[in-house]
Amino acid sequence: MKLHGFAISNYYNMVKMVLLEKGMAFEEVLTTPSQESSYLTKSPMGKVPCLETEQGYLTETAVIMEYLEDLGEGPSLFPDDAFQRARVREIIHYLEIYIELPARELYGDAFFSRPADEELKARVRKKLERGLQALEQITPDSAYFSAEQLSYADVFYYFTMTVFARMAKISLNWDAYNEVPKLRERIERLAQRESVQKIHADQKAGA
Ligand SMILES: N[C@@H](CCC(=O)N[C@@H](CS)C(=O)NCC(=O)O)C(=O)O
Repeated sequence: MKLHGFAISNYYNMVKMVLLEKGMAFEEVLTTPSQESSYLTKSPMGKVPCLETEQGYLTETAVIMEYLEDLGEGPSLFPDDAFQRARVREIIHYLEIYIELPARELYGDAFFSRPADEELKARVRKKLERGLQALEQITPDSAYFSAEQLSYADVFYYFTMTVFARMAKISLNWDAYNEVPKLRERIERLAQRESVQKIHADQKAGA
């Protein structure tokens, strides 16, 4: 399998973490998002990551994760219980729709010297506060979220929340690690995993 994308992409790193955690063989192909027709044949929205398999290309991180799970190699990152599995999927949806996507509206301001106005910043902060509140409501009863056994929710959480927190500090002067409940402890715990350390080492090596 070939994973297309680049080392600072949060979504790319989610899939990479799953492949590493499962001990699956894969090759990385350095690819940046593109609207070129040649890339759109692989990734119809022009985004990364995309996974090249013998049967064709797959896109959308949550879908790729489910595909890797269905291949059955390595440890499962889903609980056995149907309700808890649904909870993991619910957490992933909340993270993407209510946190990553609003936070992304300020990535230009935070990371790419494209200043945003105060009105946009206020709107994004409000959406994020709402998303974080909702996320917290669905997380405590999930045994498969930042608990002893790693789940897809943890993978999605780590790479959504670390980038969100960096953006929040720079663009919103918001110290998320000290203000968002449980954020620091969850991130510190996940950061100890070998897979995460390899991903950060690869980021540094490529920088
Ligand atoms: N929903 C997509 C989001 C992927 C995504 O937004 N990737 C970013 C890089 S981190 C990208 O390709 N951005 C370029 C674009 O949106 O055109 C997924 O789950 O994979």
